[in-house]
Amino acid sequence: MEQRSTKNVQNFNKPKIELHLHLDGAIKPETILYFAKKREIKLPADTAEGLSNYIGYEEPLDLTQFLARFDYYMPTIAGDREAVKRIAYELVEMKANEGIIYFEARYCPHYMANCDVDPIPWNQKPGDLSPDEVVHLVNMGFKEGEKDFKVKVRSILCCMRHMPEWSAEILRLCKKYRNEGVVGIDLAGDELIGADVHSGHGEAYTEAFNCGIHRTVHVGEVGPALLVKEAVDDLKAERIGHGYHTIDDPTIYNDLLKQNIHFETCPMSSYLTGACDPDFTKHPIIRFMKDRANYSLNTDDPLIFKSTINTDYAIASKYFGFTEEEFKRVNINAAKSSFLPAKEKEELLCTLYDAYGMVESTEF
Ligand code: PRH
Ligand code: ZN
Repeated sequence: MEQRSTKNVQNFNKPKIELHLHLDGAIKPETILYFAKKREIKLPADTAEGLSNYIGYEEPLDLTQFLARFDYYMPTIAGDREAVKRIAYELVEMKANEGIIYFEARYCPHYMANCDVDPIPWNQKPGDLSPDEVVHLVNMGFKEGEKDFKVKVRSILCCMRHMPEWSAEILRLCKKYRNEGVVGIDLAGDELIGADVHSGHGEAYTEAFNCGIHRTVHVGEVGPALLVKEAVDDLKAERIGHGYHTIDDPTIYNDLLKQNIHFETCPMSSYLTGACDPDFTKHPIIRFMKDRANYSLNTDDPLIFKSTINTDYAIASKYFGFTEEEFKRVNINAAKSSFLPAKEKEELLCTLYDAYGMVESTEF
């Protein structure tokens, strides 16, 4: 596949921001091997490279097949306190090495727990790690990582589309830990599961809106524009995870452009989940760029896509015709659309303006 040859191209060696990144999709293969050994879980590979090639892939699957990849390795992490904290800590190190200065990482606490969760995920035996403690452990890992690697980190808790029963608890955890790094709520998972993909999550989102918890929704990734409109109108989403299919409906698209809704785009992810035409020269991001839409570039699940942020930047450079100015603009938009409080957002923007040699905050 020709696209892979762009993997190591360096395009934009300046501070970057990432808003759409799954903690459980961004684990080091070495760490999975370590915990598999510790917990006596058999994996089909015993080297980091072998495991990376087992979990990751290079030709498009569909969203459902992609999501099944988490089954390959999550049993090694879920239910283990040391593992949960360590993957958070190591993600900060990984992102520091990619030149990311601020990121928001998301995950579903229930997927890493083995008690107070029904059903217990990944066929684990019942244990004593609850979703509540998972959030505490992740917060600790991020906090230590922030200190050691000088990266600012916040987290977003994911409701899962097929598990509306979990959403009230996820909202409760967003509120409980809002002063310890949790800044928003998300809805992730398989958009293809049914016609009414938002059902059962509305209450949690309404409550999030009412108490000032920020909101993003994975939608329009493979599903139609109408669902994106519903996420904004009904769930009060401020940001959209992916949202590529919004452009299929010009009325909805123009309306969202006017509302300055932020699209968290993920180029390599969109190729490998079959979300978009595999021909990158026809990618919706090109339209976003031409329309000067509010969007960012993100990795989504770098473990499974065998990628780094540079992979996505290289695609943008090679196939979307990104200029240095557009790379700066998407990062500034990411900072502006981050879920940080106003003062911290201002500080982050100042850091970017400084690093980009810009004096005027109104330059874009
Ligand atoms: N689209 C939808 N769901 C996704 C994506 C993709 O962007 N990447 C990860 N996920 C889901 C996985 O089931 C993961 O376990 C969960 O989000 C929480 O991180
Ligand atoms: Zn995602």
